Amino acid sequence: MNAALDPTTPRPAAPTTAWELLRADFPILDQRVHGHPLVYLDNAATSQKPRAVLEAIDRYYRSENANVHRGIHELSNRATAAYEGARARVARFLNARSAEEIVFTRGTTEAINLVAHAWGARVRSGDAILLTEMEHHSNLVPWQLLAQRTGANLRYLPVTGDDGGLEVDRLGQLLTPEVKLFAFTHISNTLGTVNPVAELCARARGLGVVTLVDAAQSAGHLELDVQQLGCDFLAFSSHKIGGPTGLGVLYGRRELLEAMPPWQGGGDMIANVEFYASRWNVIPHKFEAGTPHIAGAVGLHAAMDYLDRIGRQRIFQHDQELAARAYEQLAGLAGIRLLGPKTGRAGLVSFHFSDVHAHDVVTVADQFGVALRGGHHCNQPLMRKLGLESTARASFYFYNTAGEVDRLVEVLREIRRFFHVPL
Ligand code: C6P
Repeated sequence: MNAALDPTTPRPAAPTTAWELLRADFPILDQRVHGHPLVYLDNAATSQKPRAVLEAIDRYYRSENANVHRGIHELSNRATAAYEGARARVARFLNARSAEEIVFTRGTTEAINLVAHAWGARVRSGDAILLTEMEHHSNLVPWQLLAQRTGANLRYLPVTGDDGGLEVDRLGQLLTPEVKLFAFTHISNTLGTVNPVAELCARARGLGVVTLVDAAQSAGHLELDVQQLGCDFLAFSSHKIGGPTGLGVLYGRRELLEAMPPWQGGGDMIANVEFYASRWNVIPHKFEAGTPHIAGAVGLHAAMDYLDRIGRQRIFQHDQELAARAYEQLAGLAGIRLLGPKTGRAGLVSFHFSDVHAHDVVTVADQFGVALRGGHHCNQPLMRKLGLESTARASFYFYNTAGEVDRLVEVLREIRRFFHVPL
């Protein structure tokens, strides 16, 4: 066995870069998996959580826990301040005009479903929703359900086979007067493509088409300014940006949120309830029925503070450098097909070996302590268009290092030897 793959191999010596020093903030990274130092490269699925987030949640439950908006007692006031403070922090994180434009949801998926239901109430038979071929199922199936309910049609902006970009030239043909909404991802979780959001929003806005940006893969990696991007809706998940699971954000332009009906009924979303009719609360509460994920919002607040101390532009640059390093080295392996753009990609690399199934790659990599993801990545239509059923994917974050990229490549070489594939 290659010496570097031996489980008794010690961890690399003391950290040498500022990025490596940050790893000390992530207790989970300091462990062995199957005897090897953990190399966590599944950040597009979910990110790890810094100590600051874990401590904020712990502190909240130890000293502030109560229900929000309802109580008059001290703890309830503290919990409400923490929850609404997190909302204001999200507004700053996205440069929204006001905290009233920030709705808490369970995640990106629920945020998109909210729009498909509540904004979708105005959609009629014969209307069209424009998507792209690289959408995650979360930004595809809710629109299919809306189309089934209303008789609306779905259209797709194609992905080019070569570089994994969008065929933006086709927008002129596709954005006809029937199109009411254009929903697209900022960063593809399978290809690593970074879409030109401001340009796409401007094209749609010029024709009066509402836009929704799926920022699940970008919010924790890039500076996002919803006013500059010019989008009407934007969705992301806390758990992909260092925050806890079970919480997400929907940004919506005030005029649109105010005009939309609620999508779920219950406590907190009402102004007044009678036996046979009710009046709704103001935005954003109109869209938050029931007790929300208060501790989640507190954790997300801490995560946003943590990211902004590092700087999201610096994070993006670091992710891109790691992805470029991985892409370059993997391109040298025989029988490998790399998906997405050659340059300018986000911090992830998807690949397919002609002779080893992605699940086998991921299973064996795990035996070496390297956590990857294998499968269709909730992108089945895109995969099929590319003639694939699955790929293996390595996705990076700021706590990953060049040494970990090199180890990934080393482990992949070993896997190919294991399956008797020529290198
Ligand atoms: N992609 C991945 O491994 P939720 O599950 O609601 O937090 O996020 C859904 C989602 C929406 N859009 C994009 C572009 C995404 O990448 C994801 C989640 C994970 O790629 C899980 S499939």
